[in-house]
Amino acid sequence: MLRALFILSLSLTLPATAQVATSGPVDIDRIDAVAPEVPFAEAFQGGTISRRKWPHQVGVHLSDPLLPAAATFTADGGARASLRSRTIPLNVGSAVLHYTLAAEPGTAGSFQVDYRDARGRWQRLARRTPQQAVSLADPFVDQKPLPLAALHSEAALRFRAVGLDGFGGWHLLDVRLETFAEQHVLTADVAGPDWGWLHRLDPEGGDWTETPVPFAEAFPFGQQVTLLAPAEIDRWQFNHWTIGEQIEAARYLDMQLDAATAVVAHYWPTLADAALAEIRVESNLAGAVPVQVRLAGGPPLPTSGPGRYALRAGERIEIVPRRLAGRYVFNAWADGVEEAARTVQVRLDRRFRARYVLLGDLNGDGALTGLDVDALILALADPEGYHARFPDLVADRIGDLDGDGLLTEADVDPFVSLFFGPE
Ligand SMILES: [Ca+2]
Ligand SMILES: [Ca+2]
Repeated sequence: MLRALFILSLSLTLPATAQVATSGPVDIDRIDAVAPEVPFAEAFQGGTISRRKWPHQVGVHLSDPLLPAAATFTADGGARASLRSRTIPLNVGSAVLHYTLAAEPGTAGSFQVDYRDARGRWQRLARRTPQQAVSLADPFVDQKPLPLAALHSEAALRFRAVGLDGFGGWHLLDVRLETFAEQHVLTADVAGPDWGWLHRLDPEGGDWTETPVPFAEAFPFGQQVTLLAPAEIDRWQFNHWTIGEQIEAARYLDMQLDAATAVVAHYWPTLADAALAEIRVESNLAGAVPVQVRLAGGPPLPTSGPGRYALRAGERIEIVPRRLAGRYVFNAWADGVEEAARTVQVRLDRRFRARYVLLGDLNGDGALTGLDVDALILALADPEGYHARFPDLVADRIGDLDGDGLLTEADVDPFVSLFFGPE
């Protein structure tokens, strides 16, 4: 997983007890920086904590050799002490602030962590009491995800001690901001051959690697991805790409991923296999075939005779029966497929036979009689019993007289009318 992780840390050796006031430069380290171009990394990179990086301070001692913390908030400046960062470009998917806090005995008031929203207003992220911050020997370690409102190009953080009364003070120890790049998933596949692969350009080394499809992978926002579809896979020839709804004819695909993306390389059979296949659709009814054939997602296909279609192998087609043909209703396909509309990929000559049944003929004997009333009662009261008795009949179609797709009690009145005529 390409999880871009940047950790900026401000660290200081913590003394064993508060009495031992050791100190030294406060190092700011960047750990595991995958992409150094992230602006936040530059904003805090290197050196000791400084007035340049934390330019706004009131009542705060930074890196004071006499104090055992990166920043100590005292009552020097009055009841409030605050420390504000410089502007941080935080154009990332998410960010988590980690900080460690301690309060000296006798500290009053509270400690607040604020972020600046995109309109420049300060918003509170966290508020801590001296009881929560415990002591320097046992400091309080907290982590807070930044809300989306905090993630913008002029982000800033502020730490504040509020309500100081001259005793005690707050110590801010470690501060680090962990950021995660936004990610998008790319899925890639081939259509035509049963299996396949794609060439991918390694953005680091500039080498091509063969990647089996289908594959799905998360990429950071803006990642450049280059794919090359092989000219041939087995006896299939490259024809075009689809990128979502778009069509691309070139075998090279160079994309900058700024959204979830699905790409498919479409292949046609090579000429030797490209002979026309004959697809025939029929029904058990005399006359015109009440079935439409069209290219998958496309227009109806021209026939080459009643119910006959000449198609290239590899083509994907949809076969859609009309629900009603005169007094007859579509029941199921003769090969046992119950779904009315079916999508198939043409490989060889094939024949599809739609079975129609007289509307209301729930026992399937070809006539409307009193036996159909018994079958109707069975179908309504015990659908599983009906299915066991008439496994080839779909009651929800044959008995669906109001056309809502289901056999329900609402179909009983129209059923009665079918037998005896409207009242
Ligand atoms: Ca019947
Ligand atoms: Ca119905």
